[in-house]
Amino acid sequence: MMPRLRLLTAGESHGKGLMVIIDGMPAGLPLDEDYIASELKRRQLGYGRGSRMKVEQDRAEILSGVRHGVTIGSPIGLLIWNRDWENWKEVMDASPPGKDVPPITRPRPGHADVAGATKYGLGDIRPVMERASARETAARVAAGAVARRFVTEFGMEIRSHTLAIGGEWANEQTSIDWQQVEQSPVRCADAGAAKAMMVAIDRAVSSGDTVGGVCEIVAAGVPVGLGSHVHWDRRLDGAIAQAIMSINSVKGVEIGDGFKLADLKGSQAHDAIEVSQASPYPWRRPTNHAGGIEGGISNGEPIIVRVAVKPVPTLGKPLPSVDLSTKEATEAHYERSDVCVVPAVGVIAEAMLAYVLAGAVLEKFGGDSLGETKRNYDSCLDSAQRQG
Ligand code: EPS
Repeated sequence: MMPRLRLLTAGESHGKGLMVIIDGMPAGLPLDEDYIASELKRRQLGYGRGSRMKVEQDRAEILSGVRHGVTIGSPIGLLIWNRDWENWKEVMDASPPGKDVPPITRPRPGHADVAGATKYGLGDIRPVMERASARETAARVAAGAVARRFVTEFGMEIRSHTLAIGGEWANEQTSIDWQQVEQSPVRCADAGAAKAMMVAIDRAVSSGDTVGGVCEIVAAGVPVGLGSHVHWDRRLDGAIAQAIMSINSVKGVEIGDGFKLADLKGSQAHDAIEVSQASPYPWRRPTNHAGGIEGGISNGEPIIVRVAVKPVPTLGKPLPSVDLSTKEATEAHYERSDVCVVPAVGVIAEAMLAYVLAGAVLEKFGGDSLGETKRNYDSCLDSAQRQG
């Protein structure tokens, strides 16, 4: 059997546009282009983005799967046009070009360039650069908006904030002001640290360098029981790690206290189970070191994912490379790029988490219409809360 929810994206960074197909969404989910556009806009913001973000004003057209403002159960097709295509027609034309387009032959360390060109037997790195580009994440955020719209129906809220950029860390917050995060140019809840992060980005700009960082994604309102301990590819933490690790520039994913747990004793690392009359279940968890997942199953606590983002590999002052045509030492290719993408990665990781959670909801509760999924959800939760 196919997984219940499927996602395909297509499109090159400077091609005509990006396409998205989402298959498996139930009928009856309210969905409109303005909602998807508001998520796409969040991805485009962020201090440290390059001038491309001034060219694009991402908006997804709904081509299929939605009628009169609600999903109809058929595959949802979305299309985001690339405004920049106008400036790249000859370089990216699907037909043979009328004139010579010089190949790119100087791979950028850290990008997919050298491995991709070698793997696909290409003498020109351009096709690799185009598809490996983080432009593709606009398609994921559009798909994630659909998934978010769905999980919102079940009371889930997915948010992200920046913990560090260029070695500048936010102080731990007792509670996060999410509105402030949305207004922060670096999506950071600590205003003082945000300033230091922006200075780090400015410094990178002036030295022809780039910076990475860490962001945290939090999903609240996740019911107990998504994912399963019974098989490796049904574990929710595994699915989340895969989806988020697949985002361009991500080099690390941890759930809950993650790597920190390795240094602790078992008595310090785990979350006690206490009797409770106040919560929907007969128990409560006073702490959440596990980040909302135990044994590959959501345990009802917020899911917390931290993501390490490497510095963007396209450098104003390029690193040493080898020219693939002359086989001689050279400098890596430079092309307009971003200097920091950490705030955008937070938004993209929200989208990927929403997609995984939507799939997990459909695996557990099923349903071909939103009403059917909700009925199944209510009855499952009801019996789980009675522990029956
Ligand atoms: C990217 C390089 C830049 C980024 C791009 C990712 O694009 P360009 O080469 O057109 O300046 O802006 O990201 C996006 C276009 C986007 O929408 O996020 C790269 O090389 O990965």
